[in-house]
Amino acid sequence: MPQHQAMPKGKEANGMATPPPDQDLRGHVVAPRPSHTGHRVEYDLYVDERQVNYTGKTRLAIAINGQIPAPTLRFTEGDTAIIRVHNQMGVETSIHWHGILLPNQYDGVPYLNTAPIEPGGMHTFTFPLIQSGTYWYHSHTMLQEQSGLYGSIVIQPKAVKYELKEYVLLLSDWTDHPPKEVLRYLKRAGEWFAVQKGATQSYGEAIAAGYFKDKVKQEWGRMPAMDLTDIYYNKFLTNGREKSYYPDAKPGKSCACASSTAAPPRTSTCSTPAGPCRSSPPMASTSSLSRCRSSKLPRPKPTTCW
Ligand SMILES: [Cu+2]
Repeated sequence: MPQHQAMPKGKEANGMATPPPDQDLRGHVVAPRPSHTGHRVEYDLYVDERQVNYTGKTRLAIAINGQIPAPTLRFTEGDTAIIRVHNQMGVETSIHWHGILLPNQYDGVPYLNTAPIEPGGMHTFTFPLIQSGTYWYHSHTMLQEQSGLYGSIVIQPKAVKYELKEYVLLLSDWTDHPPKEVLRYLKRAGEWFAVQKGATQSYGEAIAAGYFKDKVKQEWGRMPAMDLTDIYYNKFLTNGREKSYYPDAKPGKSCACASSTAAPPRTSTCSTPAGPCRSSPPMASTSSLSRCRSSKLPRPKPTTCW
């Protein structure tokens, strides 16, 4: 009997109103094999299309178990993961377990090492967890990841027990443009996103700033003013919300923030009433662990983590 049932079809999953991410669905633990040290941790993930509204406009997105981001999957090093992915969409899908060391056939990249999950179909992934840390999982089919098909994976180390309260932060972005349209804009190398971001360049501006030579060089190399993948996003999200508050992170207490980035590299702003958010390793990687200490200050001071 699957533990996690999908929400009824047709019900709106408003991006702002999805269940709080800290109400994570804990996997169902079944009896381990006698020779095995860890547990068998099972999850049922139901992939479905949902309507979301992040900007005042209703758009179609992809959710797992009715939520964006998808549920955080929690394990302990040494466990065996048994994850059944049920595709309730009319198109094929896939799930790639990003950064997880596993047998090749469970990697989840369709047409490369795992078969795609057909519409209405189900695929069972079974793999041992031989590492610890914070990772993420996402669709590897078409542009489904941009539509919301991503979630966090947390693997607690077997030996070390964290005393700090841990928060899982999944950073992502949202555009109201259909992802296919975004790709079409990028391929055309148009300046529409640059116009939206106010990041276009002109010769006049370059000359006024003393960068005429650089501008000519850039044009000669057919290099646009922006990075090719730099898209105008309507929203930047943390755990599916524009702003996430953790009122139980009390002043004077330390906590651990395990963050994954389900988006192109960008700057994230961590505001604590606080102080510096120490990040190790830096947040440029897809996942990192930070230690944040909050203290009482007259005004909140934003801290930038890379
Ligand atoms: Cu990946």
